[in-house]
This record gives sequence, structure tokens and C-alpha cells, in this order.
Amino acid sequence: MRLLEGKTAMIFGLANERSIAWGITKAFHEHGAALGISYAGEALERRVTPLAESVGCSFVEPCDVSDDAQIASVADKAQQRFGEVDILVHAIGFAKRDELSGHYYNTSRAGFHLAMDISVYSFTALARAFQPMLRPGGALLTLTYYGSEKVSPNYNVMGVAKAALEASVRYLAYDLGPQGVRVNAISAGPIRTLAAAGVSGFKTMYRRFAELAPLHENVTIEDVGGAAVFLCSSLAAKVTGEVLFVDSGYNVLGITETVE
Ligand code: NAD
Ligand code: 0WE
Repeated sequence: MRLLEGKTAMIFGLANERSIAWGITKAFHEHGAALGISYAGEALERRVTPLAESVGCSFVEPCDVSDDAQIASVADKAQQRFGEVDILVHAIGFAKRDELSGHYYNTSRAGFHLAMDISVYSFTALARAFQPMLRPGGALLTLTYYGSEKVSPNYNVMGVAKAALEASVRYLAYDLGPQGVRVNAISAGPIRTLAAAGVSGFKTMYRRFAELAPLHENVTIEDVGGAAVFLCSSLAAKVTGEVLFVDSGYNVLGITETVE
């Protein structure tokens, strides 16, 4: 069953074959969607172009989401190429590395602004830029993490940013609902992507996660891709403003002590 036949999807946040955006792109392609891919900057072009080609995607455009002009430019090009768009995926998050260790209270003003700009505001900016070309029955999707709800050591300003991103999902769902466009987030368990590489303590928490989670398995980019297809298809027709956990059930745990 091809769930996205006839739909056009714009994907933001593809860096390499480990990216969550890549898991979503592959799943969308398998389900028959036409694709447009955007990446952060020139440095990634060499990596992203062959990935795009492998899913028959010839719309590959750079867009640094901290720059309004680049957002306007990619939206303009998408309109020229596709006319209308059904799906937009935002798989982008960034904070300065030194904000992701030590005490949260040491977050600098500039570090706070940067994390909020790239990880939160960009979703709203993309929603606004693409709003005029979104077809009824369309869907926006972003990626979040449980550190928005509960303290995840070292996640720090990103946890605060993800809380704001999840609130943005609800406000955007309210704004775009009358247009027939749904807005949701997937809260993924830890995955070893570029954005997780070199994060202090990641390896240990990744291992502990699989030990503790009800399903006792780590989450893959393919797992996220499957849930993304669901949320962006008509199967999820009345689901909006939601955060769907794709985390092997980790978030339902109250106490992480095991008996015996
Ligand atoms: P990734 O490094 O593959 O993707 C992050 C992307 O953000 C990269 O493609 C990067 O180029 C892009 N980006 C950063 N700054 C940008 C800018 N200024 N303009 C445009 N793009 C920019 O890592 P990922 O883990 O696939 O991350 C995707 C999303 O998933 C992020 O929002 C992340 O917070 C979220 N997430 C990740 C995990 C995990 O454990 N890996 C878990 C839950 C949620
Ligand atoms: O959202 C994320 C990734 C967030 C992230 C990671 C980096 C590392 C490299 C944002 N910006 C940067 N900037 C860099 O320079 N995740 C959910 C993965 C993640 O990141 C963590 C985690 C987990 C899980 C950081 C600290 C603690 C846990």
C-alpha cells in the first residue's frame, strides 16, 4: 500500500545517510511521494546530492534556516517546480557544543538565542514561507526529544528549545487547521546521528535506553520514517497538534529501577 502517492514532500535537515531526515526520505519515497530536499550549506552538497539521486529527487537546494532570504528563495523555487506542496518535514536542531554539557544555568544569552533560532523559530518561518502553497490534506512534521518534558542531563538549552518547538506545533496546528493542514511532531528516542556524535555520555545513555525501554530496542531512522509516513498520510487525517513518541516506550517509565 503506497500511502503518499501523488503527494509532494519537502524535507529539511538531511546531512548524511544516518540523518533522521534520510530515514523519512526513504520511507516517503517507498510510499510514492515526489521529493524536494534542502540542506544547510555548501559543505553538505557533495553528501546530499547522491542520496537525493538515489530516491529520484532532482530538487536539491541549500537553505541555511537562520537566513530569511534563503528560506524565501527555497520556497520560491519549490513553488516554481511543484506549484503546490503537501508535506514539509523539519528535521533540524542546533546548539553550540559547549552549551550541551555542564550546568544549564551557564547557558549564554547568545547560545540561548542561537538554539532557539535554529531549532525552534525555523519551523515557524518555514511554515509561513510555505503556507501559501500548502494543499488541503497536507501536513507539517518536526522532530523533538523527551528532554523537552523531563531533564535529560547535558541536553540543557536544547531541552528548553524542544519545549518551545512542541508549543509551536500546537499553535501552528491551530493556525493551519482551517486550511486543512495538520502539524505534528515525532519524539524520537536516541539515535546515533551526526547531531548525537561526540555528545558527552551519549554512548552510555544509548545503551541504557535499550536496557530500560519496554521494547528493549534502540530506535532506528527507519522506525521514525514509518511513523512519519503515518502522520503525513490520510491515515492520520484527524491527528494534529500532537507529539507522537517513537521511543520503544521509554517515556511511559516512571521509575527506571528494575526489579531483580
Ligand atoms: P543530523 O545531524 O543528521 O540532522 C540535523 C540537521 O540539522 C543537519 O542536516 C544539519 O545540517 C541541520 N542544520 C543545522 N543547522 C542548520 C541551519 N542553520 N540551517 C539548515 N539546517 C541546519 O541529526 P538528526 O539526529 O537526524 O537530527 C534531526 C532532528 O532530530 C533534530 O531536530 C534533532 O534534534 C532531532 N532528534 C534527534 C534525536 C537523536 O537522538 N539523534 C532524537 C530525537 C530528536
Ligand atoms: O536533539 C538532539 C541533538 C541536539 C544537538 C546536538 C549537537 C551536537 C553537536 C544540537 N546541537 C549540537 N551541536 C553540536 O555541535 N538529540 C536528541 C540527540 C542528543 O543530543 C544530546 C543528547 C541527545 C539524546 C545532547 C546532550 C545529551 C543528550
